[in-house]
Amino acid sequence: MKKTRSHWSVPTIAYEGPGATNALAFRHYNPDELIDGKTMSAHMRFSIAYWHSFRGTGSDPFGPGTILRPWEKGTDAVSIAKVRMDAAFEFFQKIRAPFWCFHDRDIAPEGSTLAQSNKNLDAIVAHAKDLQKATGVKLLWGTANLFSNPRFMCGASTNPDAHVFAYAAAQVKQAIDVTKLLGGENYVFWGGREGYETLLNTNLKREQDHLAAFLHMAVDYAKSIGFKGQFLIEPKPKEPTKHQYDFDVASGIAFLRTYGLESHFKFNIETNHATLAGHTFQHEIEVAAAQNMLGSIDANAGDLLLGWDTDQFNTDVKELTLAMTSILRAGGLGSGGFNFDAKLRRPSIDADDLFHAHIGGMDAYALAFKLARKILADGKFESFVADRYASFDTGFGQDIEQRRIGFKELNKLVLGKLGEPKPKSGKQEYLENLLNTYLHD
Ligand code: XLS
Ligand code: NI
Ligand code: NI
Repeated sequence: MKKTRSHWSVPTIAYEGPGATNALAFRHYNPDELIDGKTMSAHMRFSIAYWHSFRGTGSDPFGPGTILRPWEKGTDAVSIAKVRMDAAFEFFQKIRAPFWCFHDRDIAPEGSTLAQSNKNLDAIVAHAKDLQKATGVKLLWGTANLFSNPRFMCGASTNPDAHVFAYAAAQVKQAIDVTKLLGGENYVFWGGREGYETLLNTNLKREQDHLAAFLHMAVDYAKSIGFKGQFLIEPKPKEPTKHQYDFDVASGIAFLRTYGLESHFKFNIETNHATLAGHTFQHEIEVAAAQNMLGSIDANAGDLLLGWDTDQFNTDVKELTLAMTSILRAGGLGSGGFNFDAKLRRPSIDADDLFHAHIGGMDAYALAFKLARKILADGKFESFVADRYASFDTGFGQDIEQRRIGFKELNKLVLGKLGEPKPKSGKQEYLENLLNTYLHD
């Protein structure tokens, strides 16, 4: 492969430690540092989201793009897509991210027919394969964009028109094919328009049945071609639709179990989607982990004063430390990773803003990872919680957990020797202060 010219004047980001004064350096993310025999790069599995970082222009419903990249010029869309991808892989390397993620339509232009779109995608995927080989950057997950094109305005697999369902199936078939070709470790389903605007025109039961049929077809197809990547559902309650069927992790679990899909899917949890659903990020992680269905993370943050998916870079060390504690306690993300599904603010138009954004996100996650490891190693919260439930470890408590006892026996116990339970403090303020000793001392 010929050496392409550099697209970024910013050099490769180095780790300079917590005392660094250089703003374009890592303070906490040291990709080569060995922790428990594994590099931090391998622990964190950071990934760059192609759609935001290389297709996002800063446009919003009130105005056009503000972020102009020098490679976005020319007339041939496929040639531009190749140069853009060169710039992207150079960025992945400079920011020290071992993974990337994409939607089919992010990387290659859509043609006037599906055959033309497939052809464009194949051409760009061949280029991506070369770049992956040359740089060592790997694919965390692939996905299909089933929400931008007007044909999907009433949904993809939940569209009332079977023709649109068929089109979406054909598109996902190709997206799984190319994800496999690029060695993708996961494949994501985010049902952006799999929901409704009004129940006046919607048969909710049929739409849910169709979504399940679609996912079963995807499972069957992946098996038929030997794609071994993990399938992930990415819940989101709303936006762009008023109501999305995979509202949150809990409703996603219920959906998967209802339709016999639970053994084939895990969850890709996005911070801002959790808060839109009225949950904390940590809550969604805990609900997935409780069912052994924690798959991957879309790392971003919302704005608590705004009710939409603002996709900001997350620098909230407290929120991330809580999340990391739950993730590590659950045994980590397996084939998943932390994908920066986050975008620059509209006025952040300089090239180095993309570096500052990712440095901030990576450093906050890396610091949270280190703090969470310390919290778990000290075990103070763990032993507090274990003590809190200790009455279920022996005697009638254990009989309850093991379902060896019923209402009659418990009634007899309470009327007899047990009597009135003694109140015990939940000690929330003590625990909040304890958490702060890790964050600030
Ligand atoms: C949108 C979603 C989307 C998915 C991939 O809110 O986060 O970007 O991650 O389709
Ligand atoms: Ni996402
Ligand atoms: Ni999102």
